[in-house]
Amino acid sequence: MAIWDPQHETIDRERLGELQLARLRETLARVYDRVPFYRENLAAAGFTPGDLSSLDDLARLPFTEKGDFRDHYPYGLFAVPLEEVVEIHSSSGTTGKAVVGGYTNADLETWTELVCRLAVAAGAHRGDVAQIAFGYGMFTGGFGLHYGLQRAGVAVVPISAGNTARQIKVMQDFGTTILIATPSYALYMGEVIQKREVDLASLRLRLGMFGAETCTEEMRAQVEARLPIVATDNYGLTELAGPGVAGECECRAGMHISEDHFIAECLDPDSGDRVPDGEIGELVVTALTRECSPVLRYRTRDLTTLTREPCACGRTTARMGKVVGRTDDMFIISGVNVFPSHVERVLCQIEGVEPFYQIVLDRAPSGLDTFEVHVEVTDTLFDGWMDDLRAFERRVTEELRSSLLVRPKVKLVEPGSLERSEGKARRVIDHRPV
Ligand code: DLL
Repeated sequence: MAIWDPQHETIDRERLGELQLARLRETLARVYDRVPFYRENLAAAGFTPGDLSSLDDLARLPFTEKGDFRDHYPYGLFAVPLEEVVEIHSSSGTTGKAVVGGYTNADLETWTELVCRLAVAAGAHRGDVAQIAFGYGMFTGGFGLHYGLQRAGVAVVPISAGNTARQIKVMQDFGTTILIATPSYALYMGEVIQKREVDLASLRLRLGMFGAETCTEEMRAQVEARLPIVATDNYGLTELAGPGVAGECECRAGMHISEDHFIAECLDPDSGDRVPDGEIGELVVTALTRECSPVLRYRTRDLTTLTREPCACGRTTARMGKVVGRTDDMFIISGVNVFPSHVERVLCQIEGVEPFYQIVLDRAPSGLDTFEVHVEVTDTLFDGWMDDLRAFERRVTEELRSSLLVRPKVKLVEPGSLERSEGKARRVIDHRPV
């Protein structure tokens, strides 16, 4: 198993701590001098850069939240003048102002290296042809993977997202070996490939580098059942440069965090206390090497676990588990907390259910919230007897109820009728008044 940067990816953990501390010191001085928002926040927390004596002091630093990016839209958190900025990305978000991140030349170099590490860790190498079906544009996925894969010596096909028929033709004609997409788009491509009866032997695909949205192990199995690939997961966010924060190696036992560039903490989202390794908490990340958009203790809202156990691949970096949900995508029905990923896990295990679903939330006139799950079923089931469908609906309801501990209203829908995703899937439609 190849390692792109053994010096940093297999670093001794004590030495890593020293490196992180030195870089944190530089970052603190930098944001204190250059970004009024951080200076004021640090002052309010009674902390000056000189107070940092060990990594334990991190817990004394103030958090940064998504709202802070929005409040300082577009350039208010930049730590360099625009003259030094060479690229700008943003994530649209569904509400409010976009989150904006800038890159200096040095930031682009770092980003390229970090994504390259993940590409090599996933098994990419010279001779591969990578079809990048992430959107190019303001979204960080397209360009981030583009730079990193090129650095790894891979031939990049910058097809961008959408036009699925063309994606498949290019896959065949160009001999694509690596597919880069959101898992939900990869699933859709797999569905189209099956429907069109594309001969899998005409494809050279072997690896999927996915990411940008939650994908349960059960959904990964569904994608792998439709495409001749091994699928790996990659994590990142615009606030921290985009992809390149963490990704799976060939062992697929958690996503390696590039800890020489990011300090990851896993905290109880309510108390802010650190949770022990292996327990679910909110991922909070400090970026240590970003020139333009440094960020202190960013509350990602992503819920996951951390482990610092060594990995069989030889890397010594901490790994994060699959993101089980976001603190803001959990909903509460009859007092029970529900994550969309939990619904997905249950549905993907029921034979007869297609891996396409949507959760619809609404409020009844009585004031109670309603919870519907729309689920596609296989053609054969849908074309069968009404009585069979009703019985199946009851079964799906019961499986969900017994696992979620709350009863949804399940609506079986025709195969192919739910919206397909070419980017991040919209799993929850929330009609509840705010
Ligand atoms: O999604 C960056 C990215 C691009 C990562 C390509 C990986 C591959 P944003 O659009 O800012 O950036 O969205 C960030 O997406 O806070 C998570 O909630 C979610 N997310 C990203 N990667 C994963 C993943 C990019 N592997 C937000 N699993 C994050 C689960 C993910 N959720």
